[in-house]
Amino acid sequence: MRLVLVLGDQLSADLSALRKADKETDVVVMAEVADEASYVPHHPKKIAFTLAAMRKFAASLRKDGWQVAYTKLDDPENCGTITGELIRRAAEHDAAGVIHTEPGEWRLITALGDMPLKTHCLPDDRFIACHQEFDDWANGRKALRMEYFYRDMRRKTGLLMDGGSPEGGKWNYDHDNRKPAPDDVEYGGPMRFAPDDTVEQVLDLVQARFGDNFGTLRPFWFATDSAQAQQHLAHWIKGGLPRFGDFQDAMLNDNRFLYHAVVGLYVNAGLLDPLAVCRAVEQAYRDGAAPLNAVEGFIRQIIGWREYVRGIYFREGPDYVTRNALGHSRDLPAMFWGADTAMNCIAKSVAQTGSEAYAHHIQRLMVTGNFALLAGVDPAQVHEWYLAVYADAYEWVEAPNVIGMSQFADGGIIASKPYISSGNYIHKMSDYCGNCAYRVQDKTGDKACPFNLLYWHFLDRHRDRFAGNPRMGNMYRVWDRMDEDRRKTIRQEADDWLRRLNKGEAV
Ligand code: FAD
Ligand code: DLZ
Ligand code: SF4
Repeated sequence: MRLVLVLGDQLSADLSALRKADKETDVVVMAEVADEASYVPHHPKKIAFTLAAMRKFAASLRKDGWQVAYTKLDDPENCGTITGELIRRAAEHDAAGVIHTEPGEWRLITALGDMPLKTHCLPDDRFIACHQEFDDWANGRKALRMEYFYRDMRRKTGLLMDGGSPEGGKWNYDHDNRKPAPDDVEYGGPMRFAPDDTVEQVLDLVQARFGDNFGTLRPFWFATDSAQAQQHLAHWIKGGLPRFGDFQDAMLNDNRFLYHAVVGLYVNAGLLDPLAVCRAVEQAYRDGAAPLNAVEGFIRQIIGWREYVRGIYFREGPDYVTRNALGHSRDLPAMFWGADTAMNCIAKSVAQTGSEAYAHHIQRLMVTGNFALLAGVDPAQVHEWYLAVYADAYEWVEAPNVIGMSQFADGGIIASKPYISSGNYIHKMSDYCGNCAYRVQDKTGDKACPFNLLYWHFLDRHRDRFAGNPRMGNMYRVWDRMDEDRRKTIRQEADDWLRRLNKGEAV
């Protein structure tokens, strides 16, 4: 007999390791372990989601006839690591080896490879492109732009294709998806599930063990099995999808989800299949229930961005998370962990991250990510923060988004220019600035929005690297046209502000 490892983000009935195994003779191993629960200080909601979903998935496997050796976090014999648990179970069952699906993190891939047990690693074919396919696409290209990879994925899956051409005549409708924040949001947000007995037990355990981590555990409302996740998906397709495209980039003080799908955590954990989600969304378009800009925009995120960042993570190798092309070294400010700040956009994005283990893409990219980049925060610390605080965060997807897209720490593999903006962009796309102690219109002075100061500070200090970038020439021309006194004031005020930040003042 063999052991079949199922990790906390592999909760899919058709996982390659389960397909390969023999229900009659093999034993599934699932383990709640201290190592996985603490490699970063995960948000308590993320830990609770993972453990509750693992327990329910184990129950569904048993019901389906599998023998499951399940270790709970507080079992006295728990070794604390995935490999320790496998070794213990192998001795217990006299197993000949371990079958597993490739983990989504180099750390675990290495640990499993180094184990004194025979292992058989299978590809994770819940993804549309395998490693070889991504490499074949990437090899020999000067720039790895997502858009071209995405078109290949459209052709491969047939999603939104009209014969050999893209539906509606265009591949990408992003242009229609940049409307500023609406006054009213008609969709009430994700479906909320009352905790059942299994979830309640997990919540008590997590409160006792991880209650001091950043983030609030209750109220806990996530779906924790695939049936619930499907219910949520249907609810969003009906209520949220039709306007998802229009307001994809908008942000509001009093609405944390707008029209976003909030499916990342379910897809990444295995409760929803990414291709099936896209087919359901395409069907809504074919039925006339959602417009093309929304449907294409969503499908692009899943078969485009999601697949593309995974390709980059595995292509670039284990050292990707340590890259720091811009040499940034500032410590992550305490405001990221909820300390007071006068910056309303940061305070709101961090507060909702603490309460929901969720922020949507533009909050991650253009508020917290933009700020960390402009302020020159050490990308490794930024990476750890994002990996810890979001319920959908696993290294294969988080690291390329943070190290690459958001912090430009990979030197431009993912982004052709840094995602930076002054306060103006946040003002245009949100209602944050109206409630802020700073004034977004002020470029200098006591009340000047820090994004305005830091934007020029960033461009100025990285002039050697970026002045020659054709997409950034305009920015440097504006800077160069300012008179020298003004540039001096901006430099000085930005330096002062950063000094106060370093000292731990509530700036
Ligand atoms: P929606 O906005 O409704 O989008 C639908 C789905 O598309 C998402 O659920 C996700 O599966 C996929 N998707 C969208 N954008 C991306 C992207 N850039 N990369 C990969 N998949 C994408 N996504 C994660 O799944 N895990 C992370 O740890 C993560 N960290 C991020 C960190 C930063 C700095 C940034 C800028 C983005 C990050 N993203 C991450 C991508 C994106 O922000 C989230 O997928 C999205 O906010 C999840 O919410 P949603 O399900 O409501 O997404
Ligand atoms: C995120 C997570 C947590 C909090 N706990 C566990 C766990 O106890 N057992 C487990 O198998 N997986 C857990 N996970 C998910 C893993 O960290 C994830 O499988 C790896 O990071 C690879 O993506
Ligand atoms: Fe954020 Fe600046 Fe607007 Fe305040 S004024 S909310 S700091 S962008």
